[in-house]
Amino acid sequence: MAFELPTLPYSTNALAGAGMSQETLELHHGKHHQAYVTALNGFVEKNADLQGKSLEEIVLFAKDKADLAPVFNNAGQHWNHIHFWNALTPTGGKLPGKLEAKIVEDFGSVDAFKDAFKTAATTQFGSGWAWLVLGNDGKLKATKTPNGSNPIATGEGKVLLGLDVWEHSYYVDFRNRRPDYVTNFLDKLANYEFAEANLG
Ligand code: MN3
Repeated sequence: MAFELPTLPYSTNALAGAGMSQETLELHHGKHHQAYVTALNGFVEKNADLQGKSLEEIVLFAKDKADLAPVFNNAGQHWNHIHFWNALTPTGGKLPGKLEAKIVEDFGSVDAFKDAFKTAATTQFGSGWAWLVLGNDGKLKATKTPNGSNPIATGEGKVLLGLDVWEHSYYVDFRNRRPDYVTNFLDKLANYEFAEANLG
Protein backbone atom coordinates (compact mmCIF):
# COMPACT_ATOMS: atom_id res chain seq x y z
CA MET A 1 0.00 0.00 0.00
CA ALA A 2 1.30 3.38 -0.94
CA PHE A 3 2.20 5.94 1.70
CA GLU A 4 -0.11 8.94 1.89
CA LEU A 5 0.12 12.58 2.83
CA PRO A 6 -1.81 12.91 6.10
CA THR A 7 -4.47 15.57 6.47
CA LEU A 8 -3.39 18.40 8.77
CA PRO A 9 -5.05 18.26 12.22
CA TYR A 10 -6.09 21.95 11.76
CA SER A 11 -6.85 24.28 8.86
CA THR A 12 -3.95 25.88 6.97
CA ASN A 13 -4.78 29.31 8.46
CA ALA A 14 -5.17 28.03 12.03
CA LEU A 15 -1.59 28.71 13.14
CA ALA A 16 -1.23 32.20 11.66
CA GLY A 17 -2.03 33.88 14.98
CA ALA A 18 0.69 31.82 16.63
CA GLY A 19 3.36 32.71 14.06
CA MET A 20 3.05 30.15 11.24
CA SER A 21 1.32 31.59 8.18
CA GLN A 22 -1.12 29.91 5.82
CA GLU A 23 1.45 30.36 3.03
CA THR A 24 4.06 28.44 5.02
CA LEU A 25 1.68 25.60 5.85
CA GLU A 26 0.35 25.31 2.29
CA LEU A 27 3.87 25.10 0.87
CA HIS A 28 5.33 22.99 3.64
CA HIS A 29 2.53 20.43 3.85
CA GLY A 30 1.13 20.56 0.32
CA LYS A 31 4.41 20.79 -1.60
CA HIS A 32 7.41 19.74 0.53
CA HIS A 33 5.81 16.92 2.51
CA GLN A 34 3.92 15.73 -0.57
CA ALA A 35 7.19 15.58 -2.51
CA TYR A 36 8.75 13.28 0.13
CA VAL A 37 5.72 10.98 0.00
CA THR A 38 5.73 10.86 -3.81
CA ALA A 39 9.48 10.16 -3.94
CA LEU A 40 9.23 7.45 -1.27
CA ASN A 41 6.39 5.70 -3.09
CA GLY A 42 8.46 5.77 -6.28
CA PHE A 43 11.37 4.04 -4.53
CA VAL A 44 9.13 1.42 -2.90
CA GLU A 45 7.51 0.62 -6.24
CA LYS A 46 10.89 -0.20 -7.77
CA ASN A 47 12.50 -2.04 -4.83
CA ALA A 48 11.04 -5.35 -3.59
CA ASP A 49 13.18 -5.13 -0.41
CA LEU A 50 11.12 -2.12 0.69
CA GLN A 51 7.70 -3.54 -0.08
CA GLY A 52 5.55 -4.63 2.86
CA LYS A 53 7.69 -2.69 5.34
CA SER A 54 6.31 -0.05 7.69
CA LEU A 55 7.69 3.47 7.52
CA GLU A 56 9.84 2.90 10.62
CA GLU A 57 11.14 -0.37 9.17
CA ILE A 58 12.15 1.39 5.94
CA VAL A 59 14.01 4.10 7.91
CA LEU A 60 15.97 1.46 9.81
CA PHE A 61 16.54 -0.73 6.74
CA ALA A 62 17.85 2.15 4.61
CA LYS A 63 20.05 3.86 7.17
CA ASP A 64 23.81 3.55 6.64
CA LYS A 65 23.25 2.02 3.17
CA ALA A 66 24.88 4.42 0.70
CA ASP A 67 22.81 3.22 -2.25
CA LEU A 68 19.60 3.75 -0.26
CA ALA A 69 20.42 7.28 0.95
CA PRO A 70 17.56 8.84 -1.06
CA VAL A 71 15.16 6.24 0.39
CA PHE A 72 16.39 6.98 3.91
CA ASN A 73 16.03 10.74 3.42
CA ASN A 74 12.50 10.60 2.01
CA ALA A 75 11.24 7.96 4.45
CA GLY A 76 12.77 9.88 7.35
CA GLN A 77 11.24 13.12 6.16
CA HIS A 78 7.81 11.48 5.81
CA TRP A 79 8.02 10.21 9.40
CA ASN A 80 9.39 13.54 10.67
CA HIS A 81 6.61 15.59 9.07
CA ILE A 82 3.81 13.28 10.25
CA HIS A 83 5.19 13.91 13.74
CA PHE A 84 5.69 17.64 13.14
CA TRP A 85 2.09 18.47 12.17
CA ASN A 86 0.96 16.93 15.45
CA ALA A 87 3.64 18.81 17.37
CA LEU A 88 1.99 22.12 16.42
CA THR A 89 -1.23 23.61 17.77
CA PRO A 90 -2.89 27.05 17.63
CA THR A 91 -3.00 27.03 21.44
CA GLY A 92 0.56 25.86 21.99
CA GLY A 93 3.20 26.72 24.56
CA LYS A 94 1.35 25.54 27.66
CA LEU A 95 3.12 22.81 29.60
CA PRO A 96 0.87 20.19 31.21
CA GLY A 97 1.80 19.15 34.74
CA LYS A 98 3.29 15.71 34.23
CA LEU A 99 5.62 16.84 31.43
CA GLU A 100 6.58 20.02 33.28
CA ALA A 101 7.56 17.99 36.35
CA LYS A 102 9.67 15.64 34.22
CA ILE A 103 11.34 18.61 32.47
CA VAL A 104 12.20 20.25 35.79
CA GLU A 105 13.53 16.94 37.10
CA ASP A 106 15.80 16.30 34.11
CA PHE A 107 16.79 19.80 32.92
CA GLY A 108 16.60 21.67 36.24
CA SER A 109 13.98 24.18 35.04
CA VAL A 110 11.65 24.96 32.14
CA ASP A 111 14.01 27.77 31.07
CA ALA A 112 16.96 25.36 31.06
CA PHE A 113 14.96 22.99 28.83
CA LYS A 114 14.13 25.81 26.42
CA ASP A 115 17.77 26.93 26.33
CA ALA A 116 18.92 23.36 25.59
CA PHE A 117 16.31 22.94 22.84
CA LYS A 118 17.19 26.33 21.30
CA THR A 119 20.87 25.41 21.32
CA ALA A 120 20.14 22.13 19.54
CA ALA A 121 17.89 23.86 16.98
CA THR A 122 20.22 26.77 16.23
CA THR A 123 23.46 24.79 16.12
CA GLN A 124 22.13 22.23 13.62
CA PHE A 125 24.26 23.40 10.68
CA GLY A 126 22.16 23.53 7.51
CA SER A 127 18.97 21.49 7.26
CA GLY A 128 17.68 19.20 9.97
CA TRP A 129 15.61 18.80 13.10
CA ALA A 130 15.68 19.52 16.83
CA TRP A 131 14.12 17.00 19.19
CA LEU A 132 12.98 16.52 22.75
CA VAL A 133 13.49 12.82 23.40
CA LEU A 134 13.06 10.44 26.28
CA GLY A 135 16.51 8.89 26.24
CA ASN A 136 17.20 5.21 26.71
CA ASP A 137 18.40 6.06 30.24
CA GLY A 138 14.89 7.36 31.07
CA LYS A 139 15.97 11.01 31.07
CA LEU A 140 14.77 13.76 28.78
CA LYS A 141 17.27 15.38 26.47
CA ALA A 142 17.38 17.92 23.66
CA THR A 143 19.10 16.68 20.56
CA LYS A 144 19.41 17.34 16.82
CA THR A 145 19.73 15.40 13.57
CA PRO A 146 20.74 16.48 10.05
CA ASN A 147 18.55 16.41 6.92
CA GLY A 148 16.01 13.53 7.02
CA SER A 149 17.43 11.66 9.99
CA ASN A 150 15.65 11.33 13.33
CA PRO A 151 15.96 9.63 16.74
CA ILE A 152 14.51 6.39 15.32
CA ALA A 153 17.54 6.16 13.05
CA THR A 154 20.04 7.26 15.70
CA GLY A 155 18.48 5.07 18.40
CA GLU A 156 18.70 7.97 20.86
CA GLY A 157 15.32 7.37 22.41
CA LYS A 158 11.65 8.05 22.06
CA VAL A 159 10.55 11.24 20.31
CA LEU A 160 8.32 13.53 22.37
CA LEU A 161 8.55 16.71 20.30
CA GLY A 162 10.33 17.60 17.07
CA LEU A 163 10.95 20.89 15.28
CA ASP A 164 11.74 21.21 11.60
CA VAL A 165 14.65 23.64 11.15
CA TRP A 166 14.92 23.36 7.37
CA GLU A 167 14.73 26.86 5.88
CA HIS A 168 11.45 25.96 4.12
CA SER A 169 9.79 25.78 7.54
CA TYR A 170 10.57 29.35 8.58
CA TYR A 171 11.79 31.49 5.70
CA VAL A 172 8.38 32.89 4.72
CA ASP A 173 7.54 33.96 8.29
CA PHE A 174 10.93 34.61 9.91
CA ARG A 175 13.31 35.03 6.95
CA ASN A 176 16.80 34.11 8.17
CA ARG A 177 15.93 34.44 11.88
CA ARG A 178 15.97 30.80 12.91
CA PRO A 179 16.40 31.64 16.63
CA ASP A 180 13.15 33.68 16.59
CA TYR A 181 11.32 30.82 14.86
CA VAL A 182 12.54 28.40 17.53
CA THR A 183 11.54 30.69 20.40
CA ASN A 184 8.12 31.25 18.82
CA PHE A 185 7.67 27.48 18.51
CA LEU A 186 8.54 26.81 22.15
CA ASP A 187 6.36 29.64 23.48
CA LYS A 188 3.35 29.66 21.11
CA LEU A 189 3.13 26.65 18.79
CA ALA A 190 4.53 23.62 20.59
CA ASN A 191 1.88 21.03 21.40
CA TYR A 192 3.15 19.96 24.82
CA GLU A 193 -0.01 17.90 25.40
CA PHE A 194 1.07 15.76 22.42
CA ALA A 195 4.63 15.63 23.82
CA GLU A 196 3.30 14.50 27.22
CA ALA A 197 1.15 11.81 25.59
CA ASN A 198 4.30 10.51 23.85
CA LEU A 199 5.91 9.96 27.27
CA GLY A 200 3.63 6.92 27.46
MN1 MN3 B 1 9.96 20.33 6.38
